[in-house]
Amino acid sequence: MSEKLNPSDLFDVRAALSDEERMVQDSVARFTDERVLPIIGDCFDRAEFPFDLIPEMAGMGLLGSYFPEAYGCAGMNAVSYGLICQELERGDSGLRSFVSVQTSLCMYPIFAYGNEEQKQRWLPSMAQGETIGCFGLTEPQGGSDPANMKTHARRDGDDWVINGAKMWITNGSLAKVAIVWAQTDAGIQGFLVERGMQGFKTRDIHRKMSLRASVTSELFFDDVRVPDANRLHGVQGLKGPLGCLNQARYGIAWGPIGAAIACFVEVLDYTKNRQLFGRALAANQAVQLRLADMARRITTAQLLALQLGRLKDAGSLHPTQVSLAKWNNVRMALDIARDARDLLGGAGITVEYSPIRHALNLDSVITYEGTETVHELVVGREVTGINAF
Ligand code: TGC
Ligand code: FAD
Repeated sequence: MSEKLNPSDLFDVRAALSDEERMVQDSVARFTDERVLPIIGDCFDRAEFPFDLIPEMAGMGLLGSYFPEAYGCAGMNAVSYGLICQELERGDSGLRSFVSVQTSLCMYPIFAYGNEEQKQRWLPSMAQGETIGCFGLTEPQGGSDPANMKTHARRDGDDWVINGAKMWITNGSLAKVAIVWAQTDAGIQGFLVERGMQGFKTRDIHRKMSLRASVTSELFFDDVRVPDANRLHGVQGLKGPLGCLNQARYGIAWGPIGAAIACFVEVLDYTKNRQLFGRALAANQAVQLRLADMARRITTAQLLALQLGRLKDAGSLHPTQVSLAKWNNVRMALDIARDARDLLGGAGITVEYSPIRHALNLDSVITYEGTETVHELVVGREVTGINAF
C-alpha cells in the first residue's frame, strides 16, 4: 500500500500544478482560513458583504489577476484564476462572486473591447479595489434570454441617452462604474455608466435567502446621458456580453469545488466523531456510501476544472466546454452541500456549520451565469446540432 491519500484530493490534482499555481492556491487558502472563515457566518447571518476584505484581496492581486502588469494587474494564468475562485468559494460564494464580477464581467470587457484610454483610466484602479464595477445584462422580463433586451441607448450628438432597467445585479450599489448592455440601432452595445450620472439609480434587493454576504441590486436608467467616450467601441451584438460570461463561467466552474470541499471536510470530521447506536456515524455503510460519493464527485470536478484551465491557457477553450463544466461542477457542489447538511442532522440548520450556507448560496450559483437548463441546452445543441432555444 502506498501513502494515505488526501480525501479532498484523491487524484493528487495538486501535483499537476506548477510551483507558481501552488503558491497562489496556498496564499488564497491562508486568506480564506484566517480572514474569511472567522467572520463569514456572521456576515451571512447579518446579510452584510465584508467590505473590509476588499483592500486585502486587491493587495494579493486577486482583482483582475489575469490581466497584464501594464494595467497594474498580476498577469497570472487561467489555472491560477481558477484556484483563486476555488479557495475564495471555500469561504463563501459571495466573495468569489465579488471577484468574478470585478475581474471577468467588468475588467474583462474594458480590457477586451475598450480603447487604450479606457483601459488606462479604469483597470489600475479596479485592480486596486478603488473602483468597484458591476455588470448589467439581466432585465426583469427574463435573464435567460438576453437577446430580448429592452434597455435602449439612443445616439444624441456626442452622447448616448440610456433608458431601461437591470435586475439582480451583483455589487450594483457598491459600484462606481456599471458596464451596461443596451440595444442601439447598431445592435447591443456596452456603456460605462458612472455613479452620479444624472438619471442613474440603484436599489438593493433585500430579504434574500441566498448569497446574503453579497450585494445584489436593481439598476434604473432614466434618460441617462453618457458620452460616446464611455462606449465600448470594440464590440457590437450579443457576443459582447456573452464573451464576458464565458470568462466568468470559467471561474464558476472552479469556485464551487471549494464550497464542496468545505462541506465534505466538515461532514467527514463530524460523522467520524458523532456516536450513534454505539458506533461512529461514519462506520455505517449507508453513510460511507454517501461520503465516498462526495469524494468521487469532487475528484471528477477537480479533473474537469484543471483540464478546462489547461485548455484556456492554451487558447483553445470552447464555450460549450465551459457550459458543461459550469453545469457539472455547480450541480456537484449543490448536491454535496445538501447531503452534508442532512448528515449533520439538526446541527446542520445553523450557520455554525457551513453546508446550509453553501447550499443556499449555490442555489443562486446554479441560476446565475446561465441556469443549469441553459447550459444543458448548450451542450445538447453541440451534440445534436439542433438549436432548442
Ligand atoms: P446566439 O444569438 O446564437 O449568439 C449570439 C452571438 O454570441 C456568440 N456566443 C458566444 N460568444 C462567446 N461566448 C459564448 N458563450 C457565446 N455564446 C454565443 C455567438 O457566436 C454569436 O456571435 P455572432 O458573431 O454570430 O453574432 O446566442 P445563443 O443562442 O448562443 O445564446 C442563447 C443562450 C441562451 C445560450 C444565451 O442567451 C445565454 O447564455 N443566456 C443566459 C444568459 C446569462 O447567462 N446571463 C448571465 C447574466 S450575468 C450574471 O449572471 C452574473 S452573476 C455574477 C456573480 O458571479 O455574482
Ligand atoms: P428566467 O430566465 O426567467 O428562467 C426561469 C426558469 O426557466 C429557469 O429555471 C430556467 O432554467 C428556465 N428556462 C429558461 N429558458 C428555458 C427553456 N428554453 N427551456 C426550459 N427551461 C427554461 N445578472 C447580471 O446581468 N449581472 C449580475 O451581476 C447578476 N448577478 C446575479 C446575482 C444573483 C444572486 C442572482 C440570483 C442573479 C444574478 N444575475 C445577474 C441574474 C442571473 O443571470 C439570472 O437570474 C439568470 O440568468 C436567470 O434569469 P431569470 O432569473 O430571469 O430566470
